[in-house]
Amino acid sequence: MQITIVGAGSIGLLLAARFSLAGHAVLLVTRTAEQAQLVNARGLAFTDAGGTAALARVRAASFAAPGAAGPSGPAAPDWLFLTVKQKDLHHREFLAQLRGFAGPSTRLLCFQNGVGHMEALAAVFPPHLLYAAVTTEGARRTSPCAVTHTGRGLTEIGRLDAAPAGMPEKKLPEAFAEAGFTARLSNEMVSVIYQKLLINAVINPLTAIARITNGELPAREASLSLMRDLFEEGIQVMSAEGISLPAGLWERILEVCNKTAANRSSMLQDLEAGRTTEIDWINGSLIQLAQRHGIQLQVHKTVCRMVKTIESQTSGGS
Ligand code: KPL
Repeated sequence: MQITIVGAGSIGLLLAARFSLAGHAVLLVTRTAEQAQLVNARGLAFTDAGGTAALARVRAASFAAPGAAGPSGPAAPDWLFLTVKQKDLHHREFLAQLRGFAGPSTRLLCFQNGVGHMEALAAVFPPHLLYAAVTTEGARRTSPCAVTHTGRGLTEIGRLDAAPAGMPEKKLPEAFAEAGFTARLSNEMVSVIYQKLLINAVINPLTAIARITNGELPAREASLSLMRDLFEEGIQVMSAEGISLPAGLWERILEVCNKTAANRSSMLQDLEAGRTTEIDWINGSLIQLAQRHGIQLQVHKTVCRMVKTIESQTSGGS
């Protein structure tokens, strides 16, 4: 398969390395020209959870120069994996540039945390080419051209309109398995997206505030009880919204912590790198939903304020 991956953070680099090592033609689209140059010159250094290292030869181009990979460049990809942050998708300029990396029948697989991204993309791409992916894989970008697979998870893939699976996406779980991931198709992506929203809203701010790994979070009594508070407030909003959630979601959150025990959540990685976090798109989205139903989310509001305070001390704003 020809795969273009737009976004070279932890998950983007992880997908680029593993799909390239599995023999797919991967183009990685980076934010900066410097990162593209590094990846082209040195390759992508990949380390799996057991510490085994491999070098993936990945072609890279910078987002700043889409003409290099756009319609006049190499053949259009079969799939475009979109791994940029949710906030990037709410800029018209970015969406217009993104079009330059897709051909008329390129399918987009969108890996964003939070909610609202699929709607933003549907304004620009035909809905039948849009797929959501929700992943609980843990990854750490250790340099602009190096990534470690820190924890195994599950990737769920599907369309939001629950249309019957077509041939292109039927082949995806197998391609993911060959690349070393566990993936499955789902026709309940709205619920899956909200489950992931809750997982991130419980794990990410607390790991970011306490600066601890996902595994340390439930191991401490005080943080475990805060996790439970965030979870219960979140469940209240989702049931007011009429989102159907499976039984055992609390246990699933504990399982994600366990399976990605060595991982530093994406929010903690953002804070440590001085980047703006996704708190507004994660806990902030829940707070907005709650307002529609007159529900107060005191614990979510408190963690938002705390993360934003830390962010204002460390962020360079990117
Ligand atoms: O999605 C994640 C994140 O860090 O954003 C989890 C699943 C919590 C893994 O760290």
